[in-house]
Amino acid sequence: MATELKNLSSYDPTKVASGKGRRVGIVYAEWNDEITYALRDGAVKTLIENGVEERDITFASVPGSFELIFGAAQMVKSGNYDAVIAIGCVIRGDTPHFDYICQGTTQGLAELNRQAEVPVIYGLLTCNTMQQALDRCGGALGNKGDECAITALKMIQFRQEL
Ligand code: DLZ
Repeated sequence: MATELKNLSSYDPTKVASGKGRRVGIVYAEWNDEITYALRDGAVKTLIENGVEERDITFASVPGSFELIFGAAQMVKSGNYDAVIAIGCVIRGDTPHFDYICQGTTQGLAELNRQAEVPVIYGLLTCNTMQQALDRCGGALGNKGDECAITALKMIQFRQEL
């Protein structure tokens, strides 16, 4: 996850296999859409920069981060994608709801990732403040969407090499 030391957009392009011919599904949450749209757009831009064709990228939105589990599971089940990226942003409020959504979503995506035939990439920001989220969707710390795109390509390659 993000630290003050790591820019989420930095990667070594020589270590990323071309995404040509790869199909990627992106499911993103509508909650905190200022953030999730920027994450989604960062992921798309980085996938295209690394050879994935625009027509091979499919988006679907779900209401909130908790629904990413179902959305990503449906994308996996369709068999149409080499990897699925799940994008959401949870921002701490006044009640423990934050903790339940973060834990539930994380566990759901982790379980799906363990069972799925294709990699499911964890693009959930869990932030204490809106500023922390802004810093991670194209601000001071880069864009976690870029990181998700590169991770997806690396995991597709990983699976192919096994
Ligand atoms: C209810 C809720 C709250 C309080 N906060 C967020 C949030 O910060 N980010 C997010 O993606 N979703 C939030 N949600 C909505 C839940 O993820 C979910 O959509 C609802 O609980 C309905 O299942």
